[in-house]
Amino acid sequence: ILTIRQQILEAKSNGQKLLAILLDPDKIELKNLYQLIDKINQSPATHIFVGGSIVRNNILEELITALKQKTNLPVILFPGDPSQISSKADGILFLSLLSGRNPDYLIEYQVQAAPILKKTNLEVISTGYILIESGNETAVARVSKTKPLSRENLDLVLATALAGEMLGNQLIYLEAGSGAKQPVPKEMIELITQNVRIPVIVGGGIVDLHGIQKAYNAGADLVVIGTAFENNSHFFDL
Ligand code: 1GP
Repeated sequence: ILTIRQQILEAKSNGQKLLAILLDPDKIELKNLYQLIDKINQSPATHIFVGGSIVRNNILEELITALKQKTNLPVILFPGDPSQISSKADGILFLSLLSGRNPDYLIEYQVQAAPILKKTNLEVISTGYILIESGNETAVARVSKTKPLSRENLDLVLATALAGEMLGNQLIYLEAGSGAKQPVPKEMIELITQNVRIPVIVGGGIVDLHGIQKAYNAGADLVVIGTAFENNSHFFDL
């Protein structure tokens, strides 16, 4: 049986593109949960990410339990901070916000999370998280108090991604931020995916199927859809 990471690597080497639906526990109503899960099961999603910049809502455990019961998709935590850990998920993106210079998001939260994770069976997937300017202030930028990297400075984004790979990151996540006005530019996805060997996740501000395809064509291995599916559970209907 393959780990989540091995599955992603295998998909990459077979040229199979992956799709994650991001569920923010703060924005989910439990009474609509089963309908939502039906929609996920009918969608082309290959992964479910769970998390948000700040989660006030205390439904994380309940949400993950329901997802594990009603879907076969891997459920992966995408946490904004160490309070968003649940041993009921399958894995966790162990993020370091490489684009920022706030030590809390570079290493402090990871130090806090590590002993908690050590007591779980979660698959820990080391992920270099790179926030890109999106034309608006996104929750990630606000909450992490970091400045996104310029859309124009391709060299800096590449250097950041390479540093992540050299530090041992197993994935790179190019993030425009949830609800981004502009998604990560195509040229940036091309440059990064051509120069790192590890799989590249792209998300933030992708609002239609064309946007998903565009990211895939540029080389993205996995695309994340949050807001668009949140606003319209028929998003993937043909
Ligand atoms: C956010 O990349 C994800 O972390 C998804 O963003 O909500 O804009 O789809 P959206």
